[in-house]
Order: sequence, then C-alpha cells, then structure tokens
Amino acid sequence: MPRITSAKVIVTCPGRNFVTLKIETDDDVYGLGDATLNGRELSVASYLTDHVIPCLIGRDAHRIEDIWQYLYKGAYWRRGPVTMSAIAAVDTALWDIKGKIAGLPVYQLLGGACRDGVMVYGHANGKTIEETVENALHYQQQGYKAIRLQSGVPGLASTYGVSKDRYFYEPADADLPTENLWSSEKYLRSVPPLFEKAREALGWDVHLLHDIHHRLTPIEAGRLGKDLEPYRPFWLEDATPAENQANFRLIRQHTTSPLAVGEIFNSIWDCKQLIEEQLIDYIRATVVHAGGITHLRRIAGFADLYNVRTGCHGATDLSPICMAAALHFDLSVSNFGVQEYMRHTAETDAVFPHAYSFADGMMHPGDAPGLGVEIDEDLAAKYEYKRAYLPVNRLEDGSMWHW
Ligand code: EZ4
Ligand code: CO
Repeated sequence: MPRITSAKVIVTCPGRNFVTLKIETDDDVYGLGDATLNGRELSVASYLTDHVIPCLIGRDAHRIEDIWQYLYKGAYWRRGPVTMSAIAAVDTALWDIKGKIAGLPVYQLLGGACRDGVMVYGHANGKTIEETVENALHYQQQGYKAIRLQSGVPGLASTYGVSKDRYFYEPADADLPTENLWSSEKYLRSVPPLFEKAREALGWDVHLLHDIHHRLTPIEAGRLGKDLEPYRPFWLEDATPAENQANFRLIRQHTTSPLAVGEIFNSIWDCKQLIEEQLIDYIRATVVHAGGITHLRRIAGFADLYNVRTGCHGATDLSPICMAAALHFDLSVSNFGVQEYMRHTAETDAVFPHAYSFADGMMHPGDAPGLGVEIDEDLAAKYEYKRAYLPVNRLEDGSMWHW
C-alpha cells in the first residue's frame, strides 16, 4: 500500500494567488490538490498545515473514501468553505496518486469517458453591448459552442464580469476590497438588449449564458428570466443568493429560462432542496470548493435523479489542478452539462504545466496518468503571496449589497 510520508502546502502568486497541497507517499508517487479560496487563501493553507496534514501521515493513500469521511466527520465542525476546500485538496491529491499508481488518467478510474470531449463556455465581455458582441464573435470564431455575455451597465462605473483586459478577468484586484456601486434597476434594463444584439450577430447555433452574480431579488430574477426567454439563454447563473433555497421557487414560477447556481456551495446540503424540488437546471459546485472529486460525484449522482445537469465553476481563481480535476469529472459523469473555462495567464500555466487541451470549443483532460498536472516548485517559489480581496457592492444610497 502507498503510505503517506509527508505533505506540504505551496502558496504562490503567478499573477494571482494559488494554494496547492502536495502529498507524498513511500511509493515515490505524489499527488496534487488545489486548495485556493479566493480572497481567503491563507485560512485554507493554515487549516491544512496546522490541522489536516498531521492526521494524514502514515495513512494508506488508496483509502480515498475513508480519508474523506475521516476528515469530514472527524472535524466535528462540518461543512463551510474553508473545511471543504481543505478536504477537497486532500481528496484531489489522493485521486492523482491513485491514477499515477494505476498508470491511468483519473477519468478512467471514475468509470471512463461518457463523451469524447467536454463542452466549455468562454467569457465575452465589454464596456458596451457593441464591445461585448464583438468579443463574443471572436469566441465564436475560435470555435466556442457556448459563450457567456457580460456587459457594462449604462450609468454604473463598473460591474461584475467586465474586465480591464478582456481575456484575463480577475475580480480580486486590490489589497483592500474595492467598493463598487450597484443599481438593479439600471442593470435590469441593460440585459435584454444585450441578448437581442448578440442573437442578431451570433445566430442561434451557439449557447448564450449570463451570470447575475447573486444581485437580484427572486421576483426581479423572474422578470429578467421572462424578458430573456425570446433569446433562449442556455442559463441564468446565480440569479439571487441561495442560502434560502426556497427563494428559487419564486423565480421558477415566473420563467422557463434555465437556472444555474452553486459556485459558492461547498456541500450537497447546500443544494438538496434546489435539486429535489427541481428548482434549478444546472448545479455549479466545483471540485475545490465542494469537497473534491469524491463529494462532487455524490452531488452529480443525486442531481441526475432530478434532471439537473452539472456546470462546474471554472474561473481563473480555480488553479489548473482544479481545472484538470473538473475535466476528468466532466468527461466521466453521465449528467454533465457544460464546463466554465477561463484561460489562465501564461505565468500561471508555466507554474502548473498540464496535459489538458482545448480544440473547437471542447476540452479534454489528456491521458497522462493521474490528473496530468505538475507544479514547478522553483518557479512557484519566485512568486510571493500577495493579499488580494474580491470587491464589495453598495447601492446608490450607500447600503451594502451582494457582490
Ligand atoms: O466571481 O470566481 O462564474 N464565475 C464567477 C467568478 C467568481 C470568482 C470569485 O472568486 O462568478 O468570476
Ligand atoms: Co459565477
């Protein structure tokens, strides 16, 4: 049996912060897991170093489910993004180890490929509708079959999803939180014309997505969903905050626009009611924030019973290790829907050389044993951690709002 001999946390900042867990075994095989929690990175690093790693030494690395249960039940304090990201990192690294020992890519251990490739969506954005549509055309020319549209809102200086450098969007942009101004009224007026212009320019053979980023009330989201129905959106994401899962009933009563939610979920319990009552169409929980491949498979299996498909979060704060793990998962899960894909910068890719690839709007994890991702530790060491926060939102009267 491959016994865990050591483990360490690597924090690096090749343009943005990443936290990586490396687990080593006496078989000379090691595994990597992503543990990045944007804006709260060091809390997961400490959770792993101070509390998890001492419990791992000497364990059989093959016992993935048992170690998952040990860390989940054994913590006593269940769930939460910090705990579940730490468990995810261990779980991901153990799947990497198992694959390397078996000489198989992880998706083969998960039951093998259910499809030839993984449909991904790219992010088109711009300050104006015209700029966004022009950017979306660029994605369509690159072969993307699904494109997310985010545009600046007239009357608001900035908004979620519109980057300074169109291709490499990073919201965690300052060493103290940036304050943004938000108006749901202005925003609600701006989205239908964006979709109208996008359909005119891009046609109907491409999936169009949109991220509301938790900013509407359920009834406002219902109205936007109804307004967008003529343009057949693939999904509306994070329409309203989802701590109260019953909120989605109200949205569902008013629109047939498909709904996606869950990039900030960390457990199957966060989506139980949403799935059971068929209040959503896509579940966005992802490997690093929702307990690893092991827990995400449980969520997907449950979702499959209720016609809910997967749509894993894949922004650039999820490291290439998480991206690879997501692609192995996506390839193997029967009720896969779509995978978000935001390209990492060249600096990040150099720290994390990887086997996954993109062609014609589809991705594949590659056939290297394990996850197929490495970390260049010497290069990683050159990029020191840099504190960075996600922004906050205030309404025009100064009160705090959801970001
Ligand atoms: O704001 O990952 O769909 N993608 C998103 C992301 C999130 C960031 C937060 O860290 O909503 O851009
Ligand atoms: Co989102």
